[in-house]
Amino acid sequence: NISWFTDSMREGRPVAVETRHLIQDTLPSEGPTPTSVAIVSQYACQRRTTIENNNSIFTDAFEVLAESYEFSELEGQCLAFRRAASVLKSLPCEVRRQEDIRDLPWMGEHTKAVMEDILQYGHSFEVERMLSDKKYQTLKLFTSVFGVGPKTADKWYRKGLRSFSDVLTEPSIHLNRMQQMGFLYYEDISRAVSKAEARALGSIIDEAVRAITPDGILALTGGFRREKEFGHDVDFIVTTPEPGRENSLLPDIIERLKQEGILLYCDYQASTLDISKLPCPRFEAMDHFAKCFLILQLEGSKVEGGLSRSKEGGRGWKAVRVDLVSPPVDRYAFALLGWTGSRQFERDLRRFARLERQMVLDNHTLYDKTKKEFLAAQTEKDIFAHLGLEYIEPWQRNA
Ligand code: DCT
Ligand code: MG
Repeated sequence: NISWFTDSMREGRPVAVETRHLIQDTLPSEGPTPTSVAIVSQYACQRRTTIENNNSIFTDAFEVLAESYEFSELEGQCLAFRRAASVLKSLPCEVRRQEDIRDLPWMGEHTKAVMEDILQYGHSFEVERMLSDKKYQTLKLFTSVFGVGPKTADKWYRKGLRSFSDVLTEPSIHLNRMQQMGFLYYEDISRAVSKAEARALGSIIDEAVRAITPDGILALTGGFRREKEFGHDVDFIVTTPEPGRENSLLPDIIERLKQEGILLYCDYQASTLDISKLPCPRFEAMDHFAKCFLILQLEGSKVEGGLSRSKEGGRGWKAVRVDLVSPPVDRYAFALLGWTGSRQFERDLRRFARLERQMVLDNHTLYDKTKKEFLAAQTEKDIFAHLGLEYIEPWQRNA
């Protein structure tokens, strides 16, 4: 879904870069325990967030409300819940009392009220109401289709459509090819991709790259690079040390996948990168690198332990979403950092760069506005160093 990249941030002014937070053990039976003092930054890029989430009871609830605000295009409220969720995900233990969050950043009144309900009753009434709201349910269903973003989903809802069969039988609706594929492979694509499936796809892409150019560079990125167990797609960066050669790389890979008979869908977008126009004055919807959004046919026999899908319908393969991005090699580190995510981590890296360092960071470059110069980087570590940030490993970026 291309709208993943829509990043419309409404930003508050920075409070202090760091906020003191006291995490106390609340179990009375354990007697006096040492009080650990942790410092929780308002920036996700100054927090280490693994996939282990001790506060999913709160963050799942926040995500429902964030999503509903996203559907209503209330960006400020949406971001408020996403920020609060991101802070709670980084905590080393479960929040058990309202006092535990007292000194945390981004805990607004609404957020606190939702948490209060959960602490007191085990669930939030507002979230329950939202989950049973017909409009929310319908928009959630429609946006689960590849190629359908919140705008299209809302348009369909306003036409009175409530189900897939309503959409598919409505004569005034013309699905684009992406949406047609989204419906055709819905069963497969809406089911999460496993790590084993991602690994199998990595081998397939790697083989294609090797056959095209022996010095090709392939890197897993996105959620699987952050060591997530499941994802909605598999993201890769592919490039070559030979400048300019990256432009024909994706078309060559696509051709090979087609010849192998495993290319079910391909939306290829050539590079629109113009170095002289960087840095982009504001963060744009999507970066300018060549990229393709694919659906590949993954054979169960190629996956260690088989496909994650329970019923295969007897066909022995699964349709899987794969994204390939192809930056020039001198942009590799920026592209890798930008595509590794998480979304919240990326947002805060850019916000930190701008507000704390007077720099502009995007998927192509890092620009120092004070020195009026671009800062080159070979690796992600170089970029963190330019920003004066401690290095955060990919598996600690699940903000
Ligand atoms: N990205 C970003 N800003 C966005 C959307 C995406 O910076 N608004 C980056 C971060 C993740 C990366 O692009 C790949 O996007 P997705 O595949 O949507 O995210 P993911 O973290 O890989 O999640 P999933 O496991 O669901 O694929
Ligand atoms: Mg992904």
